[in-house]
Order: sequence, then structure tokens, then C-alpha cells
Amino acid sequence: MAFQPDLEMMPRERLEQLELERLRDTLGRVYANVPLYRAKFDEAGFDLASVTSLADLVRVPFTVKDDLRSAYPYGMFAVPLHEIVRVHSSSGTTGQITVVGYTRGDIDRWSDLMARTYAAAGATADDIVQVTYGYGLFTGGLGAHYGSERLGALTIPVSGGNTKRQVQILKDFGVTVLACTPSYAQLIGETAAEMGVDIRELPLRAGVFGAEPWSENMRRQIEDQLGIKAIDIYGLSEVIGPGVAAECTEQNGLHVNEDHFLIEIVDPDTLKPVPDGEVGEVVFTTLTKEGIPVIRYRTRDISRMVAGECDCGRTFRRMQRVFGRTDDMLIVRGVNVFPSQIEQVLMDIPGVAPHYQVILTREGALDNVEVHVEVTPDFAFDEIRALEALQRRLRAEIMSVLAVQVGVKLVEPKSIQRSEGKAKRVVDLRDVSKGGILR
Ligand code: DLL
Repeated sequence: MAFQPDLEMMPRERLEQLELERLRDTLGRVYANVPLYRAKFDEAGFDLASVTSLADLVRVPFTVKDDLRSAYPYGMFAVPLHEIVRVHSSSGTTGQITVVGYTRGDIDRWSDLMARTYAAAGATADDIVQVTYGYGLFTGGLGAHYGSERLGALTIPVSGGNTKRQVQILKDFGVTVLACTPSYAQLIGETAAEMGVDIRELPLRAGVFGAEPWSENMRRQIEDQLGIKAIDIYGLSEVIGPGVAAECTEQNGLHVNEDHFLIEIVDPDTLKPVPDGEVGEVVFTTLTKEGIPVIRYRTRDISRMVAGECDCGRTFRRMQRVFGRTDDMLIVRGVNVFPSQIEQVLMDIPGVAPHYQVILTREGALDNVEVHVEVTPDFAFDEIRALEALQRRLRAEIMSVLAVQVGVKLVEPKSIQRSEGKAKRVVDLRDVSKGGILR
């Protein structure tokens, strides 16, 4: 079921016409109201009037995170501050935080987009939704909250943390849809098992999980553990928050809400669009945002477009799950690897729990990559021969699938720190003088 079927399933031709009108309108607004865009466009000799088709987008200058940082806090807003009713901010793990502002209209459209997300996951007004994304400056909590209310579902604003209470509420309130990060869904499952609660027996039937990369194997593990359909949802604060793209129940790529966001995939080095279906950096241009429109915003997320039409009937194109960020990419002896690709391999192997961390160290001029992974609680951790055999197998599987040689260290159950929000998969100890950087 679609929340706005006439929009989500509109013929491509009409959609493209709408996109062009909205693009021209947005470019005009940012040129008139945001000094940074005006300077960029003028410097590039870019003439707004020359935009007569969507193909002209490639001539527009890019926007990067540093542009938002330099305009901190309100410099990129395209409306006077009195029209802004809310701000959110990005997590700031990779530098100074950035601030994004929403007008009343932005909040309204965002609620629709998130209602689309739940509906695409199979939810209706009859559902009971537990929102476990953090409420606050992070867009996850309030975004998921407003969308659920817009759908008409019963919305439980728990926010993150206190995992035992999450399980209690899940059980007592008859929750049918869970909204949180995939790694937190795992922790909820694990905690429930410790409390003697079998989530598979509860009415819970779907999860809308996102905000961090996760692999197909992790999806299967969560679906199995919780007895649900797990749906991947994607977004970023600079563009709007969650609600930019989401899977439908076909679980084969995330439909981009193209009537509000234009997507491009570019080569991160040449910045030229890649041929359809090839992997590259995702770039978004907002088409309806008022508070802080972004033009050709480089997300640093890596994905590709999925070819063909979806059986669900939505006409919006799909992007493949984001498998990593350019800043999280590891270069192991010349081979590019994302933590989520390592995860995909680990989770296929019996005896290994779905909890891991990638530790980066430096030996002389060489970077060393070691994967720490937990064994399952029933694994005999004191049997050296069994441990060594499992370790060898993991190394060999990673080598055969990813063609890289990485160290593997098996660790005891529960020794890797659990996360209530975005999991920290990479621990960078290459510059210990700085105490290591936790990403
Ligand atoms: O994480 C918004 C969000 C909240 C999305 C709840 C989905 C659910 P930021 O904190 O600005 O916003 O972080 C955005 O998180 O550029 C990606 O690198 C990553 N990310 C978000 N969703 C996914 C996903 C929110 N489904 C950054 N798969 C993005 C992989 C994701 N990575």
C-alpha cells in the first residue's frame, strides 16, 4: 500500500516535468536568498535561465559538508529565521556539527515522506509503532514520530536507551512496528532473549531500520531473530533526515522520493555522473525544501541505481542499499573494502555472532586491519583447536569473497560494545598519539 499513490506511482513523464519545474524554482530561491549559492553560481558562470531540462543539472556546482560548516549555524537558510520552526543537526562525529532548519511546510512534507516510508513497509493506521530512534537534534526520532502520526498509527515515543524497558513496552503495548537502527534491533533481540521473552511470539511484524550501513545477511539474521520483515530506510539530515528513500516490501532497492529529491550517482574522483547501474557517490538536490534547500549535495555515501521497474507499482527509481561512506572505506593492500562487506561474510558463518569491529593499526608504513568478532554463546571458547579452525575459516572466507587478507581475532560473547544508536564498526588506532579515533 502506498500512502500517496497518485504521487508515488505517477507516470515518469509527468514526474520529470514536475521535477524540472521544482528544480528551476529551487535554483531561483537559493540564488536570491543564500549568499553562498549566489557566489558559487556566479563564480562558475552558471546562468539560471539556461536550465531548460533535467540534463542541465550537471552544470550546477556541487555543495559539500564544508559549505554547511562554514555557514554555521544559519548561513545556508533560504528563508528568514522567523519562518523556521525547528532545527536539527548532524551527529558531528567527523567534525564540527552542522545545523539544518525546517519551515512549517518542510515539517509537513517530511511527515508525508515518513508516512510513505511506513506504508511502503506494509504499515497502516491500525499499527502500533515503537519509535526507538533517539529524539533530539538527531533527525531519526522526531522524523519517525511525525511520520507514524501522519499515517494515523498509534505512536509510542520511547526514544533510545534502557533496552529492558524497550522489550517490556514491545511486549506489553502490543507493538507491531519497530523503528530503530538495525544494530539496536539486534540488541533488543538479544536483551529480550536474556529476559526470557521470545519476540517471535509477539505481534511485532515489521521493522523500519536505517541510519547506518547493514548487510543483507544482517537483515536475514534480524528477521529471523525477531520474526519480522526488516525494511531498509535511508536519509541524511542535510537533505531532510529519514524519508529520502525507503524499501517497499519487495526488499529490492530503496525507492527515492523523486518528487522531492533528485538523485545522481557520480564518480567521487572525476565528479562525472557514472553510467546507470554503476557504483559511485550519491548526490542529492532537494526540490521542495524551503528552510535549507541543498543543491547537488555530495553525501559521501556509496550506492548504485537499480535497473527496471518494481513490482510494487511505484514509479520512483530505486537505489541499492548504501554499503558504506567514502570516509569509512578501508584500503587494504590496494583493495577497497567497506565494513559492511566484511559483515556480509561474517554473518554467513556458524559459530560467529553478529557483533564485530574493524580495528585499524599501523605497522611502519603499512596499515593493518584486524576484524574482532564475537563467537556465539554456545561456542566452546576455551577449545583452542576449535577456535583456531574457526579463525582460519573466517580468514579464508574473507579472502575468497573480498580478495583481501585481513587478521581475524575471535572474542568472547558480549565483549564488543553494543550501541543504542549508530554502531561504531571502525576503530582507528593508527594515530595513537591522538588516542585513536572512534568512528
Ligand atoms: O541517519 C537519518 C536517518 C534516521 C536515516 C533514521 C534513517 C533512519 P544523519 O545522522 O545525518 O541522518 O546520518 C546520515 O547515515 O549519509 C549515511 O551514511 C547513513 N545512513 C542513513 N541511513 C542509512 C541506511 C540519519 N539505510 C548518514 N543505510 C548517511 C546505510 C545509512 N547508511
